[in-house]
Amino acid sequence: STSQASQKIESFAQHLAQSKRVLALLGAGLSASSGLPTFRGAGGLWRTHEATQLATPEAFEADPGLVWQFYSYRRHMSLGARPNRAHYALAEYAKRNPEFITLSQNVDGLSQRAGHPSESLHLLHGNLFTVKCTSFYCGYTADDTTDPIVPALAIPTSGDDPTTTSALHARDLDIADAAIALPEVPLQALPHCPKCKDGMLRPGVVWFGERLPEKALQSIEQFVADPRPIDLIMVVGTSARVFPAASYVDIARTKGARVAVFNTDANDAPGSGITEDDWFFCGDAAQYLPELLK
Ligand code: BJW
Repeated sequence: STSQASQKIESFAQHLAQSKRVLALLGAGLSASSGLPTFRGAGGLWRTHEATQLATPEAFEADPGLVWQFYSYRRHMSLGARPNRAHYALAEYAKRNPEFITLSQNVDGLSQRAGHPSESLHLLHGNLFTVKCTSFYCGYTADDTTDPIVPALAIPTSGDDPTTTSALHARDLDIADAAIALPEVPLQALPHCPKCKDGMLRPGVVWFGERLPEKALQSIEQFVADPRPIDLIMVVGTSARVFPAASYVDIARTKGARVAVFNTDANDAPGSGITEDDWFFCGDAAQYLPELLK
């Protein structure tokens, strides 16, 4: 009922007002209302491929042209998208509370573009807009927001490019349409390392089986190791199925944190499930967060 809903909002607001040490775990659902597809569920298919099947070192090894086209499309979509009200609400809250840290699984750059302070934003799965040399001995890494990153990875469009019109529908792009053949991209036309002039570049994201960035892991460890309790963890738009990211919910719990989940799917409760003391705000994070973080 309406009064139950407002009671829930009220009890969360009260707890937030008393909270000092706060965590947020962010996932692809945060950017869903900016028009970016998620990984699992309806949005998780790119052409005939599961997004999670392409996000592996094995897929890149087997077909770097296919995987680069997937990431070129994701870079193009992300650059064309705008941060939504939830990105801004979290960024503003981060500026107000210096004891708030954000663990983002997102690689789309929207939190940064909403002005989220970089010192409290930890990118667990890297960033679409960094590149790394695949040559073991080279170590080259750089920021790169050019679109396309190389001419051969330009995003072909026949009709309206949704990123340049008001309606943003990822699957309207030809490159996302399995009925339209992907152009063959010769290996030598893929991005190569300007430093060693030998290795191929790869997106600076974390694929399955790869370690998360050491700096992010250390910051979280430090936050958790602090003897003071954690007051709250907000779990926003994530299916919480990917580790170690998902494990931070139960880690925060053991340090006393209450859990607030923001998800459109009532079944996507993180970790050990939802308790009486938790809040589950079932709906669009871009609707709820601006209201609750006011
Ligand atoms: C809305 C909404 C709206 C929609 N409002 N909500 C322990 C147990 C078992 C396995 C492992 C384990 N530890 C490690 C593993 C292996 C593996 C793993 O977790 N596998 C699981 C699948 C079981 N983990 C790893 O390999 C990690 N590395 C690692 O652990 O290294 C150490 C190690 C190495 C070797 C051996 C052992 C240990 C690395 C994980 C890297 C994940 N990478 C990806 C791709 C990044 C690059 C890219 O973007 O392409 O990260 S996979 C993909 O999933 C991406 C995401 O960040 C991540 C999480 O997805 P997310 O964000 O939750 O999205 P969805 O789509 O799943 O959910 C969206 C949610 O939003 C849904 O709930 C919707 O309902 C909701 N929603 N609209 C609010 N408007």
